Amino acid sequence: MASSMLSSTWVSPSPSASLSAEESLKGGSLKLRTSTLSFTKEKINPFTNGKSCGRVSMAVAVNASRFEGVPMAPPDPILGVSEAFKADTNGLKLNLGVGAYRTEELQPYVLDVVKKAENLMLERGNNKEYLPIEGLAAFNKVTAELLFGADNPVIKQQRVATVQGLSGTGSLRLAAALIERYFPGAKVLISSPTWGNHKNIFNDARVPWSEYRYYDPKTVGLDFEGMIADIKAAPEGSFVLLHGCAHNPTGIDPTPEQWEKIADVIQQENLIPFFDVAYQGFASGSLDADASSVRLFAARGLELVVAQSYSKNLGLYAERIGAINVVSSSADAAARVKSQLKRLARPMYSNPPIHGARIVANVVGDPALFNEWKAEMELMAGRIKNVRQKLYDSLSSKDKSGKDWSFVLKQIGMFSFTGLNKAQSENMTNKWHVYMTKDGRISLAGLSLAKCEYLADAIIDSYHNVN
Ligand code: PLA
Repeated sequence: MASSMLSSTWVSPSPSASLSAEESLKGGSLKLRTSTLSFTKEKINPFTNGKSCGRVSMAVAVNASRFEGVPMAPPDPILGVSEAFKADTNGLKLNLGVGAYRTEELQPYVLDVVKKAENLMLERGNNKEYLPIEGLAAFNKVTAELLFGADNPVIKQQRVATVQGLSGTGSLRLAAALIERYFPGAKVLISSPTWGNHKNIFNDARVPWSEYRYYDPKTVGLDFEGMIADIKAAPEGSFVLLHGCAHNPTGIDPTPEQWEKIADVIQQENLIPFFDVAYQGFASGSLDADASSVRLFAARGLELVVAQSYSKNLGLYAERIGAINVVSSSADAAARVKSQLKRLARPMYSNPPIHGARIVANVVGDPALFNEWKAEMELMAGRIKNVRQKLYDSLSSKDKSGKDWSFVLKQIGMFSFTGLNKAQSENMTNKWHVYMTKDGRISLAGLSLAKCEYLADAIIDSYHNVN
C-alpha cells in the first residue's frame, strides 16, 4: 500500500483538484504542490481518508493511491478454495475443490504420454518462435478430428473454423467475444447450475445470458421437462450452452434419447448450440463416446460452436491448451469466421502458447502415443469410478438414517454434487478440513480410496447435524 507524507509546504488536494496539479512520486511517496490546487475544507478528501485538514503544519501519513476506488475482490469460488486449503495446517485436510486429478497418494499426475511427447520435442530441438494467431496448425487439425471424428463431413467439407485458445476458458471467452461482436443482443442460455465461471465469461464479454432448468434437487437428477420448456421459450437466434459430457457441477448428463430431443428443440426453435467440452474422455473413459453429443448435433447439419480443453484429459492444466471450433454451413462462412476469431484474439493475447499445442499434436497425431493416452485416460477415469463406488459404500454402511445415497453412483465425471447446502459445505471445511465449493460439489478426482471413510463421516455429520 503506497503511503505519502505531506509536509508543511504541501497540502492534500480536494477531489476537485485539477489533474494538472503537479505531482511527483519521490521515494515511493506521492506529493502535490499547493499552488496548483483548489482546496475546499468541507469536501471529503480522498488523500486523507476523508479527513479534511486545511493547511497542514505537521507531517501526516496517509494512504495515497490512485487505486483507492478499487475494492477488494472476493476469492474465486473454485480456485480460492485451493488457496484456503494451502493455508490449513491440519494433517487431515483434503482438497476436493478444484477439478484436478490426483493419484491414490493424492499427488498431481503428469501423464506418461505427455512426458514422452515432451522428450520428443526436446530431441527435435523445437524452437520458441511465435505461433500464428490461430495457433499451431498440427494442433488445430488433430483437435477438430478428436472432437468430430476424422471422417466427419464437417471436416472433409472444411466447414470447421478451429482456432487454438487459452484452454477451455480462453476458448469460451473468444467465442463470447465473437457473439458480442457479430450477434449483438443475442442471449446465451446456460444451465442452472453451471460451472461458475460461465457467468463471469459472458458478463465480461457483455453477452446477456439467462438460465435454463437443469438440476432437480427432488430427484437429484435432470429436470428434463424444465430444460426443454426453457430452451423452447428462448428467443430465436439464442445460443444454448451445453456441457458436452460430465456436466459440471452436477455430474448428470442427458441420455442419448434426451440429447436427440434437445437437438430437436434447438433445431425447431432456430437456436445455436454452443458446447463446452472440458472433460472429453472423463465421463465414460472413451474419447469417442464422450464426443457423441457434439457429433449428434453436427450430423444433423446444424451450425454449432464448441470449446475444448486439454486441462483434465491430458492433465495439461497449466499449459493452457484448448480450442474453439465453429461449424458453419459452408466452407466460405467458416473461413470468414476464422478470420474474425483471429482478429479478436490478436489484441487480446496476440497468439497462443506453443508448448501444450505441441504435446497434443504429438500425442493425438501419433497412433502409438494416442493409444497409450487412451489407456491412461481409462486408468484415470477408472480410479475416479473406484473412489465413487467406495464413497457410496462408506456412506451407505455408515449412515443408519436410511437416506438413499445412490445418486453418488449415478453421477459421472470428476465431480459429485452432494446436495449439501452452503452451511453444510462450510461445516465440511471448518470442522472436517474438507475443502470443497460452497454449492456442495466435491471433486472425486482429488479423493483417494484411503480417504473415503473419513469423507463419508464428514458428509454424514454435515448432512444430519447442520441445517
Ligand atoms: N468448462 C468447464 C465446464 C469446466 O469445468 C472448466 C474447468 C473449464 C471449462 C475450463 O478449464 P480450463 O480453462 O482449464 O480448460 N473447471 C475446473 C477448474 C476444473 C476451474 O474452475 O477453472 C473446476 O474445478 O470447475
